[in-house]
Amino acid sequence: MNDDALRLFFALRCPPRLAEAITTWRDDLQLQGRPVATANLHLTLVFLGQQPLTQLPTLLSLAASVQVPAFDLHLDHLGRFNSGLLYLAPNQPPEALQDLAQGLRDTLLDTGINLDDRPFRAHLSLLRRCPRLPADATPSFDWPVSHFALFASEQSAHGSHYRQLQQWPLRPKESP
Ligand code: 2AM
Repeated sequence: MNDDALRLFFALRCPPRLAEAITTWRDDLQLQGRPVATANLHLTLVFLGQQPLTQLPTLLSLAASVQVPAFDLHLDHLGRFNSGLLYLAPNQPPEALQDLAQGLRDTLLDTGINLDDRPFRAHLSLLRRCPRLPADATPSFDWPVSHFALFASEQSAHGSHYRQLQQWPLRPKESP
């Protein structure tokens, strides 16, 4: 472990009551795999990987400059990546979600921070090493998104823990 660096990512933290509802629904599906802890449910916006601690003040001030309105996420798609990761996603991602992820990414790249070039794919991880996608699951969860945050991914004897370092409010929602 490197004491001078943190494994960082920007994400939306799933509100606790919604996270409980989602993991209860997931557990009722009785699938094989390694469940993501309720407290760890989140939707990653940009993954930064290992970053030196000295980079933190820059990251905090860059994030504060991102201006995107609050939005509602409707999680109504259950999918499974080839890696065996079972996830929830919106069938129709709102434009503001894309703007937020892209805005952060562009700002970080402009500052010279290296990012992987995987395209943004909005998903909330539920279960790792899941052997199959259930045929008859029809999720429907509503998530009013009002903040985004910077997290450090940390390992302990109990697995991964995502520590929130700072959060920022989105702009008040735009009227339709
Ligand atoms: P995942 O849930 O699909 O694995 C912390 O690891 C978060 O960053 C997770 O949401 C993880 O997505 C995401 N992430 C994105 N790119 C990653 C990468 N290259 N390595 C590890 N995690 C990554």
